[in-house]
Amino acid sequence: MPETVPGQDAAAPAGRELQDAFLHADQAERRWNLLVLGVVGFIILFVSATSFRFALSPPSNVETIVPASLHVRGEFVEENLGTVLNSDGSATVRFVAEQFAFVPSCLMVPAGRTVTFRTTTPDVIHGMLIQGSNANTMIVPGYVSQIATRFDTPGTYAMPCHEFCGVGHHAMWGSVHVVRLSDWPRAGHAPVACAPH
Ligand SMILES: [Cu+2]
Repeated sequence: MPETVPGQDAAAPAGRELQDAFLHADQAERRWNLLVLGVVGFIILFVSATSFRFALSPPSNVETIVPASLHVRGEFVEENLGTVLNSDGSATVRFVAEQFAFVPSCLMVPAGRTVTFRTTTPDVIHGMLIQGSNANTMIVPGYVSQIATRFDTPGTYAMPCHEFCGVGHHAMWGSVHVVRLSDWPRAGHAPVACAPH
């Protein structure tokens, strides 16, 4: 028996027409549902795949610090600034962002190791990113920003401040000098930094 198309079969009772209309609306709705689910699924897959590929990790380190006494006591006093090699083979870099420089301005890190950057600021909001890596964070007064990354290729990478921080913002550039572990300076346990390039 041929399928009844709503509106064409004048003899069909009104209830049947209504039922067909609902049936067809359902099908259209189902198609839209599938389309929307497909689009949402594609977006989730795309974001997950690119996040995994580029190891994107939103900075989520919520650690407070008193900006007024930064230079006087605690982790970010001058003699602690620079890079230390940890016993597990990783490296920790401590530096301060201030108007209008990073201190130290040239950071030395080992190639092929996990490098954790810890930074804060005594004045206004700054930002940092390291060219060719996934390191990118804001530096907010009162908080310690922490990000971990890894550099496999030795070389010098630019590290600009990317948050407008005042009239000297354009001059606020640091650099990251990646060296092989065999070229690492013998400095005992003292943090190391390089001369600005
Ligand atoms: Cu800045």
